[in-house]
Amino acid sequence: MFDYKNACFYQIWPRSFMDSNNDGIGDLQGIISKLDYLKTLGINCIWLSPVYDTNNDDYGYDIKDYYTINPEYGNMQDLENLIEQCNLRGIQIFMDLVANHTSTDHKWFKEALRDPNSKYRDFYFFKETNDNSLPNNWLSFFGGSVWQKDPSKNNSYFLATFAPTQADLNWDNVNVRLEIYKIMAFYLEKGIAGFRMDVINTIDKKQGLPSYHPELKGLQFPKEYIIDGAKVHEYLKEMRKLVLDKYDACGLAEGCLVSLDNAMKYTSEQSKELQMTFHFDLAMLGYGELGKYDCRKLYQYSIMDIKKITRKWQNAMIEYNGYIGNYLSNHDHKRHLGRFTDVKKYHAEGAKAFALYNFTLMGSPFIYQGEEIGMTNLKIPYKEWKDYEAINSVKTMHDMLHIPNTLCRLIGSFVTRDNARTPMQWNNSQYAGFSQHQPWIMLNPNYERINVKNNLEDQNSIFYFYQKLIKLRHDFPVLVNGIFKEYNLQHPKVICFTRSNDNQSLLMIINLSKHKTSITLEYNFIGTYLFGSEEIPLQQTMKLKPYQALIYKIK
Ligand code: TEU
Ligand code: CA
Repeated sequence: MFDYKNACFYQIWPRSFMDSNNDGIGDLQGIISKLDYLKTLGINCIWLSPVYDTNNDDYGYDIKDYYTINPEYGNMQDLENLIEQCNLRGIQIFMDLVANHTSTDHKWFKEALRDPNSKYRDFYFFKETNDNSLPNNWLSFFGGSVWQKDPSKNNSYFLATFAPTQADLNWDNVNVRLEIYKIMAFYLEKGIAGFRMDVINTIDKKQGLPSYHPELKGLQFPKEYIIDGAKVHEYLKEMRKLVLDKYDACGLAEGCLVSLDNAMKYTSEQSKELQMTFHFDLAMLGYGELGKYDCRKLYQYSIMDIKKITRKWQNAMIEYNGYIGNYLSNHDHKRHLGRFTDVKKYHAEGAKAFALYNFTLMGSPFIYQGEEIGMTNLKIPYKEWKDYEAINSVKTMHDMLHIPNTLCRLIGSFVTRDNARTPMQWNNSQYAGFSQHQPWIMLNPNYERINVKNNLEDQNSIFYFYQKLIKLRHDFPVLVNGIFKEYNLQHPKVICFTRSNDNQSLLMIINLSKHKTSITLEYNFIGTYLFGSEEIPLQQTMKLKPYQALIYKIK
């Protein structure tokens, strides 16, 4: 099996990574043309967001044919070429398994509509109501009801917990499960190392799909009814046995709003389910109960919140022997630069401090495309928005909460996933070297300053800092297998922890704030500087600059 614990991962969201045929849309040949760049960075595995045939209602997460490549991205030959070119460079691939739902243009769904007696009817959740009321009060992840009218029958609806054209699959139906396992085997046969599994912990919905707190007015997000359902463990054990173990392949759960105990159960060795999971605690920081469009927390959080989340998951891995992937950004959230850091005053310092934090934790580190060169968020005008989640969520906000549209859209532009989906910035030529054609989405004008070319020409760049961190993880096994132990838990700005195994200990001291500060270490460590933002000697009281991040080899 691929040594996922000893690997550094790189997430590619293909539509915005590299365009090889100048239609303004990223594609597989574009990725292939940049593999030497990724090799130079030193990553070991690519998580490739969906490349299957799609209507782009959710940019690939609405799949209409699992066995065909989105023609915008190329064809099956290109995918096989990508896998081969990656393997030649010692780079593995995790593909994105989207098994909670299919597009309503998938042939299974179309068959279910064409013939109510077909076996595909039970691939999905169809529910009839006698008085044209909705089957229940569930609120969708993307705003509005989860129920969409069944075009083939009056007073009949189908379940879509994300976009209206993403119909939820009924995992209770063994035929659904067997079809998914066939799809997995098809791609594993091509030599990929595993899958990142989209919202895999939402595949078991509460039996009978009952309303959630029916006593409450309006639509309600049915968290416990769709997140971490008990049967998820049963299905994952079956998937592990029938597919993953057959190919010695890895499973990485997205861990959508996953609870700690379920995350540990999904990934502990004794469970025999998956190898890794993400969690959402850091990604959801500052968001309200209902997610990124719920502004009731005013997107406020503290560094102490980051420290508490870190401590919770690091200690859980020690106690329950589970395993997580650590990420700062992905395609579902605005980039962490500018969200967690002061990107105006301390662009590079903030990038490096959070990178060193992410790369020295227990768990496999993930880089989201562009974070290694310090790409930032972009205020995108409403008319340029592309993301259905944003467009529909601000509409729901207006309709349900009667917040004025202008304010809803202001909030929307602050949190929209489009922030993280602007084209990769390769150089300062027109369209940032991403394409020679106007890209499908707005390009961040700061590409003239923030781009791969400039990073590669500056030895002190964010890119080379990431490259050194990746090398550090390979040169110091203690960063892979060392136990996490935290110090100075109450310090409001600095996170301080060691990673130790039988023959080595490293001490991390990271000022996660934009303020200078000092810290008197709880323990009088003796050690020598190893790596970080600036070489300063280890003392019991350390004066730290904004975002100063330091690693010491200690006795
Ligand atoms: O994401 C699930 C999910 O929870 C996000 O959609 C949501 O935007 C956010 O993270 C919670 O506020 C997965 C995919 O990563 C996402 O791109 C898809 O849109 C979604 O599932 C449906 O497939
Ligand atoms: Ca293209």
